[in-house]
Amino acid sequence: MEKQRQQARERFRQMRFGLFVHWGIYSLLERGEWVMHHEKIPVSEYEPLMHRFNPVRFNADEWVQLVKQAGMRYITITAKHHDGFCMYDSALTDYKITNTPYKRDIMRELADACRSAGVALLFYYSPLDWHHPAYKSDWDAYTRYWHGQVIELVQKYRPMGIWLDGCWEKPENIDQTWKLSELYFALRRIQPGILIANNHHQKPLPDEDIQTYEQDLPGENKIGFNPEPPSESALIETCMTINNSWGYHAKDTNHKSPAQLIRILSECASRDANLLLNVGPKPDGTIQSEHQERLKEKGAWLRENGEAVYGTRGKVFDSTPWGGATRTSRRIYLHVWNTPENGELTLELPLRVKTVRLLQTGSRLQYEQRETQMTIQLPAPLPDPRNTVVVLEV
Ligand code: FHN
Repeated sequence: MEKQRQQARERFRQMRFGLFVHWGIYSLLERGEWVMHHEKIPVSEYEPLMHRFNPVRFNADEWVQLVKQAGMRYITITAKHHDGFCMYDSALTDYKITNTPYKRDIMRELADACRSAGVALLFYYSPLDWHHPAYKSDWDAYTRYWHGQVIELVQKYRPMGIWLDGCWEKPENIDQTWKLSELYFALRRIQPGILIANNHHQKPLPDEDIQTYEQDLPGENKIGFNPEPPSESALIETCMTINNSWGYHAKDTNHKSPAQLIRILSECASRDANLLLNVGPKPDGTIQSEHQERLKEKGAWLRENGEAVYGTRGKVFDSTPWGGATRTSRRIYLHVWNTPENGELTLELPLRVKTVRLLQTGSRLQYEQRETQMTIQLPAPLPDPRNTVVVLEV
C-alpha cells in the first residue's frame, strides 16, 4: 500500500473523533434530508428551493472553532446528498450553492478554515441521485457525471478523504455496477494518500479504507443496516446522530444526553473505532444550540481524559460490563460508568501492573494482582459518573 495512504490511515485512526455534517437545501423544510423522497416532492417543486437558500449566518471559522472545542479532529460534510444539490462550486451542474442567493462556495470556505486550524476535512458524496435525469435514463452518462464530480471534489479541495453513501440502492455486484475500482484508481492517481469510505453496508472492497457502521457500534447490528462484522484490515468508524435525524429536523427533540455521547465515544474507541457524530445545520448556517452544548460538554470531558481516547487502540478485553477499555504500549485505560455491586472491578490481565490511578486526579487506587487475576477498589461514588477513567501503568 502507498506510504502516503498508510500514513493517512494511521492519522485517521489516531484522530478517533469527527463531526459529521448533513447540510443542504432540504434544511429549509426542517424535516430532515429525506423530505423530498418521503413527501414525494417532484423535482420541479423541490429544485426552486435553491433560490431560497441563503445561509447568511454560516461562518466556517466558527464551525471549526466549535469542532476544536468539542475535541473533534476532523469534519465529514455532505458535498452532495441524495437530492443531488451540490454544496460546492461544481463545474458539472448548475444545481449548486454558487447559483443560490448565497453565491459563495461553502466547501471552499470550509476547506480553507479547516486547513488554517489543522482540522482534517472529508467529503460525503451520494452517488444515489434523485434529481439527475440520467440516473434513471442513461446509466453510463450518469456514471461519468458522478465520477466526474468526485474527481473534481478531490482536485479542487484536496480533502483527506471521500465518504460515499448511496450505493446500497443498487447492491448487486456493487463494484461493477458503480464502477468503484475504476473511480478509486482515478482518485489515487490524483491524490495517492486519499482515504475512501463507502457506506454500502457490505464487506469493504480491497481499495476502501474505512468500514462504516451507521447508528450502531461496530459488530452490533441493532437496526439491520450493518450486517458485516468489522474487517481486520479496514479502519472502522461508527456514524451517529445526536437526535434521530441527520439533516436538520425542527421537531426531533430526542437528543442523546451528554453522558450517553461521552460513553458512545469510549465504546467506539474500545472497539478500535472512530466516532463520527452528526449535526444538521439550520437553513441560516447555524448549528442548533442543543447540539452545540453537547459538543462542548464532550470537549470538556476530552480535555481531561483525551489521552485515554486519541492515539489509543481498542480490543483490550473481550467484555467490559463496567464500561470500556483502550490502551497504548505502556498504559491501559479503563473507562468506567457501571460500577460493580461491591465497588470492585475484576480483570483478567496477563501483564504485570505497576500502578493504578485515576486519570483526572492522579490519585492512586488500591488493587491486588494474583498472576493474571486483578481486583481494583473503585471510589464510591465514581468521581465522574458519566465516565471515570482509571489508568494502569504496565
Ligand atoms: O440515506 C442516507 C442518510 O440520509 C444518511 O446520509 C446516512 C448517514 O450515514 N446514510 C444513508 C442511510 O444509510
